[in-house]
Amino acid sequence: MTHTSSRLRPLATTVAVGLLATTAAGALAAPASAAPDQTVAGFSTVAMAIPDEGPSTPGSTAITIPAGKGQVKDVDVTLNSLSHTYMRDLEVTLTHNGTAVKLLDASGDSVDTTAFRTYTLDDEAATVVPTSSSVVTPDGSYKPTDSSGPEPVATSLASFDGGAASGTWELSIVDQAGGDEGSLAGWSIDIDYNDPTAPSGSVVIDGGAALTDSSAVTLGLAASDPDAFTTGVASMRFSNDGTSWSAFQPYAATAAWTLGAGDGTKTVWVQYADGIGNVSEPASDTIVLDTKAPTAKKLSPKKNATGVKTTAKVQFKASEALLKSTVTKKTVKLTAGGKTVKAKVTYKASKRKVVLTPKKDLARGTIYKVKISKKVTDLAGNSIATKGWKFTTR
Ligand SMILES: [Ca+2]
Ligand SMILES: [Ca+2]
Ligand SMILES: [Ca+2]
Ligand SMILES: [Ca+2]
Repeated sequence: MTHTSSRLRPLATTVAVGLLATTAAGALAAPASAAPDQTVAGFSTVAMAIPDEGPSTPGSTAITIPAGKGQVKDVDVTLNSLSHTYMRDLEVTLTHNGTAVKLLDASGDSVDTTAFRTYTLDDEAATVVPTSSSVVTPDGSYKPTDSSGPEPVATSLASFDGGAASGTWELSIVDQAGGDEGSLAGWSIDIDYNDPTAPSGSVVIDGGAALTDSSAVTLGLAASDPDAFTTGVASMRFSNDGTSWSAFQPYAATAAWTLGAGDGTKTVWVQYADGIGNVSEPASDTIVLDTKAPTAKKLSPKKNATGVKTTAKVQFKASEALLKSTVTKKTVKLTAGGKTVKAKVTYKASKRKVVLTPKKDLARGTIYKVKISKKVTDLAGNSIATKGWKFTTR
């Protein structure tokens, strides 16, 4: 069994709040389905030159959303500093994992201006992009708009909802008519995401040891967040009673922990949270905490006995089970006049009895000492408290 002297710092200082939803320390987390959406943003500052007709240079620019960003709930895209002398020439398309959505198609103004405009394409915007030959389409939020038909119609960024947020999002621009050109300075994407499933995991105390002699234990931790839209295992928290929890701390393979007070069977519970704040069912492990030293009882011959027979058995009973490997002729000795008497030492686990059998009868009228080393321990590793005793033969 491995122990560590390091202790957790005061729990309030180890909270990894940034990783989590609004879970108050010590309070039970909301059920998985209630984890609120989170938002991830990305941006591209690669300028796109738009020729008077044909695809832009480069033909597309990309934003990569890092792994572990779960499932798309909403996507908004902002075109930054778009300049074109006939905006309605443009077809702007967003593509991700094989799904393409038109953000603009023959939409916007046809005013001959080199002004820079910034538009956010958002399904929840109030209006589609207005088309006008006299008024420059003002900066603002619009529904993605296809005006190539008789009436402008919204296309839908919701086509991405339910898919993975992580990965490459590509914006492409095509100028669909000769004459007039422009540029785009860059674009950004805002993705609301969630994660439909809580993680699951396990805990092992002190490498699976049955017993420990110290309340300072090491927890071995393993968890996974296996659904297709994982946000990864982000954090964990512990409890000695399944009710009162430590603050969440970043997920790791091991953690130092202090068992609850008092000897006996101790249970430690763990919960894991994924990147969105979904919290696992509690997992637990148990270990027996034994901090009490064993003692030697039923000493035979009795302590300070006199007139002991030279054929007497020398033995004692341990107050609790001893670790058999610690009971040897090197750790339990019979001495007389400072010399060790040759003897066989046995430990009968079923009776917790240690027996010293001298090779020869004891000498008459001699003081004998039984010496018990601290290397004799109980099953948890606590050293025996009894140092030995003496007796005198007749
Ligand atoms: Ca053109
Ligand atoms: Ca939206
Ligand atoms: Ca999850
Ligand atoms: Ca003990």
